[in-house]
Amino acid sequence: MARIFEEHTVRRVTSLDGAWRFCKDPSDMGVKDAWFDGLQSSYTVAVPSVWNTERGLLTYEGVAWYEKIFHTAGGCLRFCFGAVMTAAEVWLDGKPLGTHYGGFTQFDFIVPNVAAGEHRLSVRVDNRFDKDSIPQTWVDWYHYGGIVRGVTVETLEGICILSNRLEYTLSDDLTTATCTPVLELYNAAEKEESTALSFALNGEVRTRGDACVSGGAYATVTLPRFAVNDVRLWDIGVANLYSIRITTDSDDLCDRVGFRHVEVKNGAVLLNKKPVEFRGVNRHEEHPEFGFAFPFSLMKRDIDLALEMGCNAIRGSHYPNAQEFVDLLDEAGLMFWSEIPIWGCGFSDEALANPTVVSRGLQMHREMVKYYYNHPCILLWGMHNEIHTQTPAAYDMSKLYYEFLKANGGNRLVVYASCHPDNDICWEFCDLICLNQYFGWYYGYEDDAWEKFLARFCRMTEEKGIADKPIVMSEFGCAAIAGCHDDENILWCEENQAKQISACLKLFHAHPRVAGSFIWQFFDMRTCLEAGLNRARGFNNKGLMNEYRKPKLAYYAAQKLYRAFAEEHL
Ligand code: ADA
Repeated sequence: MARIFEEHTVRRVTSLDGAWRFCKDPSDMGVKDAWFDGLQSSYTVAVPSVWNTERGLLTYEGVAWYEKIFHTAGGCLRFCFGAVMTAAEVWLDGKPLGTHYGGFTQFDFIVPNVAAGEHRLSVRVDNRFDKDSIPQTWVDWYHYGGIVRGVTVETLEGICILSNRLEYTLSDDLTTATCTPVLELYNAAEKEESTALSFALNGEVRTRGDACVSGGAYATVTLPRFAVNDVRLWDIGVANLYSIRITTDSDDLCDRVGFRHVEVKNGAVLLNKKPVEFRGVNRHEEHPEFGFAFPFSLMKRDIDLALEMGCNAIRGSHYPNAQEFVDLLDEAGLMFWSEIPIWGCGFSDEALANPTVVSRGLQMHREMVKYYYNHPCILLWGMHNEIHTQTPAAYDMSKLYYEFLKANGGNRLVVYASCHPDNDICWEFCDLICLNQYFGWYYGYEDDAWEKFLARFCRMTEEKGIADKPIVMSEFGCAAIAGCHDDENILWCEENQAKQISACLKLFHAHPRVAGSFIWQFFDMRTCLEAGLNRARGFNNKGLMNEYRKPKLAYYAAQKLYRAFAEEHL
């Protein structure tokens, strides 16, 4: 399942989810021994899933092969993968289709002239990290591997629509949207073809065009501009969405969009010209029973839990989340921060300057923007998290990504999360200053540590001339083991966590420069084996709830405050 609505009513789409054959390849001999010609010894696993939930594979990091036998009526087929963790190489009937790098975005391969009958799709999956990988070896989440989101095969006929983005600007009074659809087309026929194109919003055709594309070629087409009057804006808790249907002579693509405007003005974040305060949480799309192959039913529950808590925003820490989750956010009217997995202290200075890493990161941004562009809930693009932003290599990387996202990312704010408040040199490449700080946990206990820190930091922003950028507390928190109760200040107990989160939320809410907070974190989650002693149970335990979504005291403490802030805002 990729979207929560039907994407095609004309194009034939068949799910390949379900039972696949699987074989691990610890010596990485599969390519040499031509495993793409058929797996000799294998057993059945579910797709999507992570292999770590298989008996005996919890800690397996390496290469594994997947194979699916399927039937088709033949023609030009497009194989679409929701996400493969982390590098994928794909063959059809033993012939290579291509590769993809990066575990959290979709990709596809088009194969013309596939004969009717039975075929074999083989996928080599590699979840190892190395000096060229994103993330790098040390990361504060679990190294899951596998085909973690759904797989489909589509039958393409004539000129087809592969993707679309609806670029728009809103009039100053926000009542009129001037819209320009941009379509990526592919001609599945052997010879050049022409087609009429139409673009409908809420069932009404708003613009038309035509295209002529050579056989087997791709084309990008921009349709004539049109205006939507009396726009019903998407807003927090107001899920005004417009359905999109694009047609060619032989194909269609359905999508959704919402119109809203976000900007920074006079030190505040304005959504639809009204100030917003982020009442957010950081959420890993992870569950110990499913890893990153996160079930739809639980996505729905996570959103309900966020709404019940009084949240208006979620940060998808630290990678693009599943499309269906982002669809649900659109429908819930929750703001979303979407980022790529360039994560933190695992990123050495060498990695930041490594051209392979830098270009892989740019490609991840490209894919995130391409596949998530139309979601109104995404107000923030996140470039990276806690890298060494005091270094020239991080400066160059930030400049590259910031310029790309500003030029191509639509009406959104571009941010990164910094843990180097005193000597960060990249502030010019963000629209909001996002700070990850852990007073009360890593940095020890001092009653007024947060107050002092904010006062010092705000002074520094004035000296540097960046005081017009709102500050967002993008991470703060402390760990508690669910069920561990004791006096207030005892480490790992629920009372301590609740007390500290409450104090932070009150302080940030009252602070004139702080535009909101994202608590670290919504749920406990399994973390990598190297994390060691600071990660009791092998989990990052800073969740407001445990990994099974059972609230700790801090959930109720945050709920009380977030709900009160929401009331105040009204
Ligand atoms: C960092 C990081 C998070 C998590 C957190 C923690 O801020 O961005 O992913 O590791 O620290 O719990 O220490």
